[in-house]
Amino acid sequence: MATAYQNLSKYDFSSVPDGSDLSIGIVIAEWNRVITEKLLEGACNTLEKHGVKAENIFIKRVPGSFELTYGARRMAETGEVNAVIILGCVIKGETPHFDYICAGVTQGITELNLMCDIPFIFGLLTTNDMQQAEDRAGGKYGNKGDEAAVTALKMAKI
Ligand code: DLZ
Repeated sequence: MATAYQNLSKYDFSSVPDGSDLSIGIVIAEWNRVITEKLLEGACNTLEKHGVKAENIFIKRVPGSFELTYGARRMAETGEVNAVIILGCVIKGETPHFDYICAGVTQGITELNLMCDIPFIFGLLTTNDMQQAEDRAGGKYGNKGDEAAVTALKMAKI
């Protein structure tokens, strides 16, 4: 998670591999859409900045973060992508749903990474409130979507 010392959009451009030969899948949750669409924008911009062609970015929307791992698995099964970026935003509420959803998605992404031959990238914001999410979706701590895109490019070329 970003802090005052770590901006999600700041990185060494030269350390990121060229993506012109890559296809990248992005699975995005519709829940907290005002945030997740900003993550998507950041991820797409960063991928294209590093050479990924717009026609080689495949986007799939799912209702909420809990559905992200299923969407990511289906995306991987197409065999058309070299990495899958998973974007969502879970905001703490009055009930323990936050803990269950975060645990489910985190475990699911870990299992996908162990089971499949391509990398799945954790682009999930897990915040206490909407302000913390805004700060990390193009706000004062940068954009988690940028960070996820950089990670996808690095992992796809490992
Ligand atoms: C139900 C729910 C709640 C309360 N909060 C969030 C959230 O903050 N972020 C998110 O992405 N999804 C949330 N959801 C929806 C669940 O992820 C899931 O879509 C539903 O429980 C249906 O399975």
